[in-house]
Amino acid sequence: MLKIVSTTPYTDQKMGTAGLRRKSKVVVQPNYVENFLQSIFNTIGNVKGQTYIVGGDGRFYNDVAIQKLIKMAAANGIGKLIIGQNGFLSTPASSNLILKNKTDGGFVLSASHNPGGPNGDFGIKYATASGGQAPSSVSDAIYKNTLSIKEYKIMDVPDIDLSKLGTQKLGDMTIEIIDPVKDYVEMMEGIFDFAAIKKLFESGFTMRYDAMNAVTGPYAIRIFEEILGAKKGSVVNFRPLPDFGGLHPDPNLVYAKDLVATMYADNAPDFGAANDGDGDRNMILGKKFFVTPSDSLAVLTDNYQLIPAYKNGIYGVAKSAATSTAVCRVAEAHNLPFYSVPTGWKYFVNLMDSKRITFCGEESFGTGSSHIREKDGIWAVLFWLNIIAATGKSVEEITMEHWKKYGRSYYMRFDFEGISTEVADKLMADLEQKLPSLAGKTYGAHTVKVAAPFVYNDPVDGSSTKNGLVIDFTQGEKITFRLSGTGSSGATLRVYIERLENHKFKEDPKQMLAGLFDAAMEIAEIENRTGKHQADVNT
Ligand code: VG1
Ligand code: CO
Repeated sequence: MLKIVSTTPYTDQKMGTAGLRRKSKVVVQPNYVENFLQSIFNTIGNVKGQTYIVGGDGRFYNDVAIQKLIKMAAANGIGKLIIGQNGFLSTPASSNLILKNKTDGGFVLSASHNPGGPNGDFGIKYATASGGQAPSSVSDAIYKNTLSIKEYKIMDVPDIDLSKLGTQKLGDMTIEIIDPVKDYVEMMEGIFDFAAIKKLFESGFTMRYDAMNAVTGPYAIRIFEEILGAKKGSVVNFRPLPDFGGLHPDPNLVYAKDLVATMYADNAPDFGAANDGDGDRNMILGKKFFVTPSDSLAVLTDNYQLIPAYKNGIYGVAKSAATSTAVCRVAEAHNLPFYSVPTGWKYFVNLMDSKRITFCGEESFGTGSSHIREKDGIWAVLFWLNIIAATGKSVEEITMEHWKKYGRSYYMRFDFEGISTEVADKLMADLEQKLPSLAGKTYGAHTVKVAAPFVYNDPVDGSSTKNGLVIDFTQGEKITFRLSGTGSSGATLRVYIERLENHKFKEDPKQMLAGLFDAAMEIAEIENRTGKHQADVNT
């Protein structure tokens, strides 16, 4: 039954910010998935007898890729796979299962917030025993292997039935099919005050949760409607679909537009939320009110004492460098250790493992804690519900009070998409050259204090990572430039802009940041080089 297939290397199987992500059209090529997976097994080395968690977000090609993965795992001598029923697992649920079962790692078949379908994207996230995605040292080694791989091993057997719960055998390998939701729900019940949130819904509190036709639907129905008693119909788009019903499962003001319309209508529910394709991102809305992810991290951190699992104290908090400084002021007020890391959740893992931090977040709608080693969309939603239940205040009241206490960091991210890689790389290289000369220069009302690349030295493993170029201004304003590492074609330039305001809280962010946006355009010569005079996506 064992087949050894000779194959040719692929030159494009480098993992980015979060795993491998490519156009579905590329991934469906013969041997593409096999090459990548065999390179992972080769890099791990001795996989004999090891155990892995396997699941995905249900997007196009999940069903095909998961069968390849199972047959290759068996052929490579892996001892056991624990697989979500029908191949479903959210990224946070998978991380939990890796830690809970102390497995050697796991695979989530997902391109996360990227669109799915034959014309969309497919991806593979590979996590180590830490529960978090492979660190760069590991993903670099895997990439090297993809460049020289000559053959892969696969079992020549019919497809495995993934619909039946329980245990079956494939050769010497055990396959256990589990309920993808159960363990995750138990973990959430152990963190939050479910009784208080239940009372909140009993009192008539209303919510709209948009699962974006992606993997969180079954989790959200179970938790919000069945257990916590949110009105039936509160969770919409709850059936995971291979093409996400044509939606772009990226929970932000641009792509979650139905939810935004609902939350800005006159009869809006009290609370609104959405998650992304694989369930690790979250967006939080109140009645006619949007909470930026940067503010959300700050608010959650400020309120940790309201949550049963955190009330006795948290270790510290971290953010990605591009995230606004809102949480820094909270860390200072609570005397909490604080870290700023490169973009990508894997950089938080060492800090969590070494008990330096409990909470962490990214501006890209990612928030989480050390309960797992991935960001966790439903966790963030439950955290907000728990705060609302404990304080009796609305999302807007909670956030306004927060700003009054700490000031408001007006913050936005501007994405310039579909730039050619050469143009984008040159733009960044030239900008980096020019950074030292910017100090002291004035752009409108803003004067540059210092400009430099962001460099992170990991306090645990000593590795050093350069990620993005940062311009700090004299009044605490900040512009960060970096290139996306999750795209599947061309380059995306991300420009992150923030400005602290201690008195005016109800201004339009875009207006507040207009001067800094113009400065960014001028400094990086964006229009000249890309032909774009505005960003494609503003969030
Ligand atoms: C983006 C975000 C980053 C996030 C990553 C993975 O990366 O900016 O903050 O960690 O996506 O998110 P990039 O390199 O495109 O900026 V997900 O939901 O894939 O796990
Ligand atoms: Co995601």
